[in-house]
Amino acid sequence: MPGDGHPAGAARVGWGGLNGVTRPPVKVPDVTSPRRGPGRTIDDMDTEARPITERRDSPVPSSSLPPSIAALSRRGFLGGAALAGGGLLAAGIAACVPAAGAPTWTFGPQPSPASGQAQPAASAPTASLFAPTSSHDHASTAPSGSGAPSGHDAAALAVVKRFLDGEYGKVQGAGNQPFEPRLDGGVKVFDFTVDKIKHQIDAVQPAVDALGFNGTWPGPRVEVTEGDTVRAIFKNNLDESTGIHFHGQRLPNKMDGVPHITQDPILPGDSFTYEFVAKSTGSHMYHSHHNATDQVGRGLLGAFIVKPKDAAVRYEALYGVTQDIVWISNDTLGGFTINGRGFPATAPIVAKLGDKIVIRFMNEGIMNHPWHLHGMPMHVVARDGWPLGPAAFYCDTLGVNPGERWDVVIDCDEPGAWAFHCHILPHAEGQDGMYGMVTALVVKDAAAAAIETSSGVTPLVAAASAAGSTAYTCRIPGAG
Ligand SMILES: [Cu+2]
Repeated sequence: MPGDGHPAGAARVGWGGLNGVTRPPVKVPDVTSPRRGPGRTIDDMDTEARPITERRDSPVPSSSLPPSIAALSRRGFLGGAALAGGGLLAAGIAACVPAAGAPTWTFGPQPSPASGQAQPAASAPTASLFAPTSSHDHASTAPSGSGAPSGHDAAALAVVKRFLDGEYGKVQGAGNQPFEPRLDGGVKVFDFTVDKIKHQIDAVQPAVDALGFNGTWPGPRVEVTEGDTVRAIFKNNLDESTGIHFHGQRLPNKMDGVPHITQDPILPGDSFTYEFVAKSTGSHMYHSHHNATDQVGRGLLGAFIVKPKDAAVRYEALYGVTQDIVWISNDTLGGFTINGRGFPATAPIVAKLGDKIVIRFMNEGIMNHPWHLHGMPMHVVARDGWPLGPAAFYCDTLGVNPGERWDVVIDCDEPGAWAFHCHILPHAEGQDGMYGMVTALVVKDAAAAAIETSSGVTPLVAAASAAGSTAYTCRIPGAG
């Protein structure tokens, strides 16, 4: 695409020749299955992976399935579901569960350079410190016939320990921070810069060459009130042109931010001012609308929230919400991310028992992401900023398509550390354990608070331990 604003040879994310320009390899996750070799059968895989007594009958005769589907539907799906779906934190930490055999397929990026090794940063507290009720020696309760510990177990445990240790708090440059406007008469003015940035997906991987608003990905969280006049000034510090769209807002056409349709591109060094009255309440976004696959994929995105003028219909009043959480997903540069971070650097949500919280899912990626919460249902109350009213519903898995925003209210009524992840499994877990779109909802009761205070462990470890789970105390059977 000529005139896309990229100088020749500029380092940036590639899109596989989409626009005919040679670029470095794109960091799109690899969803091939290199270890799922041709000609293997379910029986082969079962025999090598599990003792006969643990096999299950296939619901579909393997002979009727193509080898690749058969492999996934049997060993792959069952194994993956056990690990990424049912066997995450609250169920005892996936890494603690002796694998029935190493998964015989692999998906996705390999984010952990220390696969199969202990992470150097992990400094494990002693098991007795927060093991209030029971032994956490899984070796004594493990299913029989599990065999030798797998490389997956060790890698999965190592990455979970990074999460439990609070890696989310050790990575600099968090995005999505509140943005206080300056006032010009009655106008709320937001001064943005559009910049090249170095961005950390987690604490281990090298920083990626990303883009950011005001230096972060996501950009700052903009929150205004219905009826406010908003003036957003964007200074383009890139060496390519751009344009910014306020996604979901009812706007004057010339403020719609689509270069070559409603405005000229914002050239390098130039600024553009968007001014409008915030009319559309609820959860919205702002993002690049120019060379957008590339620019949004590299981080030019942020949350734009319009609170209803009538305080009686805000979430605090309607549902007693005490935490308002923005959750922007992306799936290009750096793999699968939540607010610009991949597991184990994703931030857990920490709530007190009885809290009501709202999560605003926003999908700025190019794929659907079905968000699945363990332990508690999600009350889905709004789509794209529009209250669902009597059509509000409950679910535990909510598909969020690109461009969509869904608001859910969660009644945090189950103590513990509950896995919260995208349920497209290759977006969440692979051969080296969990990665990408995984975090946890931590619900602290009084016992968890006491453990956290007395031992100094993270809320994750305290809540899991208080709930009788094995966070941080689990062992890999046979590994000593
Ligand atoms: Cu996903």
